[in-house]
Order: sequence, then C-alpha cells, then structure tokens
Amino acid sequence: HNPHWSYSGEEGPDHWGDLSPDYATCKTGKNQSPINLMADDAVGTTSLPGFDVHYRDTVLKVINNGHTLQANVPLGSYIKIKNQRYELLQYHFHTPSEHQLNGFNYPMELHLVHRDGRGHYLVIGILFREGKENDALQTILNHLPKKVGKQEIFNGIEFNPNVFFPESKKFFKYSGSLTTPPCTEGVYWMVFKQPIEASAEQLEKMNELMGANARPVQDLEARSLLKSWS
Ligand code: SG7
Ligand code: ZN
Repeated sequence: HNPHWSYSGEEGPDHWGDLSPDYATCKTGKNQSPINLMADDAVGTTSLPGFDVHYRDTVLKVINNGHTLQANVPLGSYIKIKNQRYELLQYHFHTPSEHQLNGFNYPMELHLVHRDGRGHYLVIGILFREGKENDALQTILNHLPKKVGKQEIFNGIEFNPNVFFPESKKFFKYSGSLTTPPCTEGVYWMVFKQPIEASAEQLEKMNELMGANARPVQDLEARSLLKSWS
C-alpha cells in the first residue's frame, strides 16, 4: 500500500519526496515533469519522428480516483512513432494545467498515457483554454461516476479521444517523469503547442470535480527541450 499524497499541505508536492523512500525521485530526480515550455528557448528541429494516431471508438469507462478524473481505455488504441507502438492505457485531466507555455498556466490539461512493449511511457499533453464549448468533454461530463474510486462503464457510449487533438500538429518533446508520486523518470513527453477550447462552465465543472491537481513546474536542469518546428 502506497503512502497517501495530495496537492496541498503536509502531503503536498513540496513533501512528496519525503513521504516514502519509494517517492525519493520526486525530490532527487533531475528529469522531472511538468516544466515550463518556453517556445523561444526550445531547440527547433523538423527532423523529429512523426506520429500516427490509431485510436479506436471504445466504450466509455470513467473513474474519479481521488486525484483525477480518468477514462480507462480497452486495448487496441495506440500511437505509432518510428515503428514503435505505444498502447493508449488511459487519459485524465489536471486543473489548472501542469505544463506552462511561455511562463503561463492554462485552465486545464489532458494527459493521454501510453506504454510500449518494454514498459516505457509516452504521455501526450493537450492544453485547454477558455472558449467555445467542447462536445467531447461534454460527453465525459454527462457520464460521471457517482462514487469516488469506482469505475463506471457506460455501455453504448462510443468514444474516441482522437477528437481532442488540436488542428496544429506542432509539439514540444522532452524527457521527463510521471507528474505524481513515485515521479518515475524515463517518460517520453509530447505536449502540443496549440491549446484546444472548452467553455468557462465546463472548465469550472472540471475544477469543481477534481480540485487543484497540478504539480508545480520543475527545473529543466541539463535537459534540452525540443520543438517540432523551427
Ligand atoms: C494520475 O496521474 C493517474 C495515474 C497516473 C498519474 O494520478 O492518471 O494513473 C493511474 C494511477 O492509473 O499514473 C502511471 C500513471 O499513469 C501520473 O500520470 S501523468 O504523469 O500523466 N500525470
Ligand atoms: Zn497527468
């Protein structure tokens, strides 16, 4: 059983590394996430490998695990990068955003968590800004689990998270970590530059459901931040 952690107070992000030896990387790691994505400082390269999204329409399975609102995805949805297949496991939300773009947080961030056959994680981050109502997000808001900690399956609701990808495929790439304990490193992060939109009411509702669940930005340290354009 893992020690309890939270987003404020004695069990908050500043203390994660001290709550358990298992969480030491949260404090000592030099490749932590999230980070501030400074577009001007990022290394521009058009030679980053492309990615192909192969997500399926699947039944909606939603859980509020106490830290985030999460949808668990049945096997068969994946991203392909250079012949490497990263299976989509789940996606979840943070309010406000965990990554900053040019020094600013956004009201929300979506994380699509993938894993390859060797156990390496690839997380895709998509930022939300306030704007027009987001139909896909509304589908999720219309199907919320009634209890914390229990997954609810909404049979008959076919959902494909590929609708969340922004129009522009420009993205940042860097090597980071899980943004929650145990803060494991070696996570391949791709964060899209273009935010997508959700209405003020939707963002407010998500914030109400999850509370503030964003880890503060971490130092870049010796890493380089790449961008897929120049
Ligand atoms: C959320 O973020 C959950 C975790 C996730 C963690 O707390 O979605 O997922 C679980 C417990 O199923 O951890 C290993 C993992 O996916 C960290 O993910 S994140 O770095 O993308 N924020
Ligand atoms: Zn996350």
